[in-house]
Amino acid sequence: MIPALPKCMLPLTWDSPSLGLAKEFIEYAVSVCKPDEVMVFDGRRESWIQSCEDLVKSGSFLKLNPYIWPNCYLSRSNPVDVARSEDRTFMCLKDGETLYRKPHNQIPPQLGFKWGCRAGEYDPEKKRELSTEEMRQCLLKRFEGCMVGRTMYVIPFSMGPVSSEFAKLGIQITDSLYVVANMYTMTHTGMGIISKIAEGSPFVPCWHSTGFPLEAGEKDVCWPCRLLPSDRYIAHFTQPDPAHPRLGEYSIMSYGSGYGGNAILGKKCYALRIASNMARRDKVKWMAEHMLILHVTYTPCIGIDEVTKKKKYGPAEYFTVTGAFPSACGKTNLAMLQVPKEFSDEWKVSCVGDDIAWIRFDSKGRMCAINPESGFFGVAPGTSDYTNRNAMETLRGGNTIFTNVGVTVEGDVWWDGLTEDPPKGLVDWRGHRMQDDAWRDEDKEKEKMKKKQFIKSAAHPNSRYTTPCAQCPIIDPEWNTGKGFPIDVMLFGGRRSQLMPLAVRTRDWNQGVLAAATLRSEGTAAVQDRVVGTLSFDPMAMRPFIGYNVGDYFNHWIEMGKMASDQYRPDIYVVNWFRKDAEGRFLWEGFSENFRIVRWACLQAKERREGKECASSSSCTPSSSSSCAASKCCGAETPLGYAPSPCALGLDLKSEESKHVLKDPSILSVCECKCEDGKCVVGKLLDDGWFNELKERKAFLELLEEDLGKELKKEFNELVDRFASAGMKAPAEMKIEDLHFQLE
Ligand code: GTP
Ligand code: SPV
Ligand code: MN
Repeated sequence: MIPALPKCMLPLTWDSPSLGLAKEFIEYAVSVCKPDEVMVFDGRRESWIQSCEDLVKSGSFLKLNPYIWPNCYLSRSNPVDVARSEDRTFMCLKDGETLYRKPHNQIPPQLGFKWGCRAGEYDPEKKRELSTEEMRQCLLKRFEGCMVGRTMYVIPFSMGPVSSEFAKLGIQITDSLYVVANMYTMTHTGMGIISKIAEGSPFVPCWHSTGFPLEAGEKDVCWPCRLLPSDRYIAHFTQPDPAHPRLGEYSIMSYGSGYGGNAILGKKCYALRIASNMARRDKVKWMAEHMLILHVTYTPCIGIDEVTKKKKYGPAEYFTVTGAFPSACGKTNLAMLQVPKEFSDEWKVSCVGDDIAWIRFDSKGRMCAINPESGFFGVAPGTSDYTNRNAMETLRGGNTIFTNVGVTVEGDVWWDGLTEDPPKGLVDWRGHRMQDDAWRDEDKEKEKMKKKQFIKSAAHPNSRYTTPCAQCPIIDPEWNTGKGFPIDVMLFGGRRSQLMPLAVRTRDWNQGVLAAATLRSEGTAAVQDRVVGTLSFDPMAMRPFIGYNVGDYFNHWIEMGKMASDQYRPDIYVVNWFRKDAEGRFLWEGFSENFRIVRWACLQAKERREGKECASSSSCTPSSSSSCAASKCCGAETPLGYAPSPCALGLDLKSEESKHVLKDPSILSVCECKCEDGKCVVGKLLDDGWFNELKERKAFLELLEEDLGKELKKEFNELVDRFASAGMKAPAEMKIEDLHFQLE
């Protein structure tokens, strides 16, 4: 039975024609999910506060101390539901279309993943993955009666400011008030979206349920979810539902989890997986990428005014840098970067977005990015006033939901890295009171171990904060205007404790696309059940978010490069903040210091803009210890691309300060670099791991079989040849040529 009236804070009647197609979706969802009542979330701040207060009343939220954390709340998830369930994520495409041609169980295990996202669940009886319509039926069966005894919340939302031409609309139905509260911060919500839908704007129906109906009289739990991982489904459809074709091609059905990207459907599900599919399909091509967006202003000092004795500055120049790093690999931190003091006179940065970039061409052929989100869903551990003061200030602005962090009896929060020592009176993320000072020991070595253990159990490693972008002290004034920021530089980076150098600039677009396509990274806690530290391929940091065939996705990148104007095509860099020494210590200071790479890249973009050929400077090689004035030089050309010199990064390796930032200059390049006859000469390879690395990259690319275009195969062969010229040797049983792709 369909309830008579959806409740909401604005006049709206169930039969109102102003609901348009939204009505068809809500009625459909109600008839399947059978909630006791329906509420429309109207997107007002009062309604957000009301939702949070209701969550406090039901015991799902804890109100934090308002003197420290105004309007802030703590939520604790069920310990089995703490991160994205990548292996339960499905891209259900047109039948016959898959992300990889090989079924997931034939993907070689050494590639480090089995699922991009899978096309359908594997059915052991049928001995194949379910088809798209079988998956839809499977999901509809799960949703059948899933909201009995509960309220269905209806959230109209927009990804991108509603007024922007980039904006895309959705309606999420959910039985989780926690999800409502998060969607309010992370997306643009409000009744204006219903009006737009009524006027005919398309929207994506987004189904979400925790899969925990309540029998009459049954007491609710604080975090409803399905306990068995195999009971969770995060499914994406790109074909119309045959029963409701008017609702359009796209829909999302997420069942069984209440956490993050599994449940806040505007984010990874819509703004990446569905949007990337739309971006390739739409007549005017665009891209949806897993990228932060940083806006940089450079006002060069051009001398001293003779009269006032004050510095004179030239006109400001602007740059946009995007960065694609896998989950928990540094996007949010780079997006809120603090410029080191020594550069802050001439350089300023502002944050446009920290996770997702939608990229379209403007009339000049520039690739322009917007941030479709309106909040940050950031990793808490590691965030502090030392590492990321801007993030801390954002949180201190209030209106923040913390999930799975530790809390003190005073109602303050705590996680690994927030302060040097854990505070007294700590309650861990599962709600257990921790014994004060239990980590102290007279034996200092023992104390170190005990402290590490203690700290680790306070907050979950994937504990998060949900906080409004608008509160970030360095948010760009135009972040939310819908204006696209023309991209100058794209950074790609993974977590690689070995082999990969700190930074390289690739020579051109196709070389950069190959480098990004073969990005690898060590696993983090952001993914449920992933072994932390194991190496896995993560092309463009998008492996779990690509919404169509991966070979076609790479080809789309190549095509986008061709469409860009020569003058404005972004430079592509590969970076790695995470090289470690044998003892497991980071060799690069990271955080603020990453600005050195941003600056180096912007200065090269400036040269390109000015039509200057970026030449490597003789006195400026990656391993040279002398300082030089050539801060703009692009450095030596290694097989991977141009490596920065210390001075290009503003480092003087003789100074203690620089040694603190860069503990081992050999991470600057894959080769020894020398200066001979005033020319930069690249010497022998520093690591003999490259043959194996290239072999594994080839195995990954081979997965794509005939879907992989010839441009990338050709680029790959050239990469192999450059390494061979640098002295890369094949192991006894193999030849260099084994690494080559056959090109017709
Ligand atoms: P998602 O939100 O999951 O997509 O992660 P993210 O890419 O936004 O990563 P984030 O910036 O939240 O950083 C993840 C973890 O890496 C945090 O614990 C950070 O403290 C840490 N981190 C970020 N940048 C650096 C860096 O430059 N060096 C080191 N050593 N750690 C870093
Ligand atoms: C990520 O895992 O990349 C996140 C967190 O940003 S979640 O939104 O849960 O996907
Ligand atoms: Mn992040």
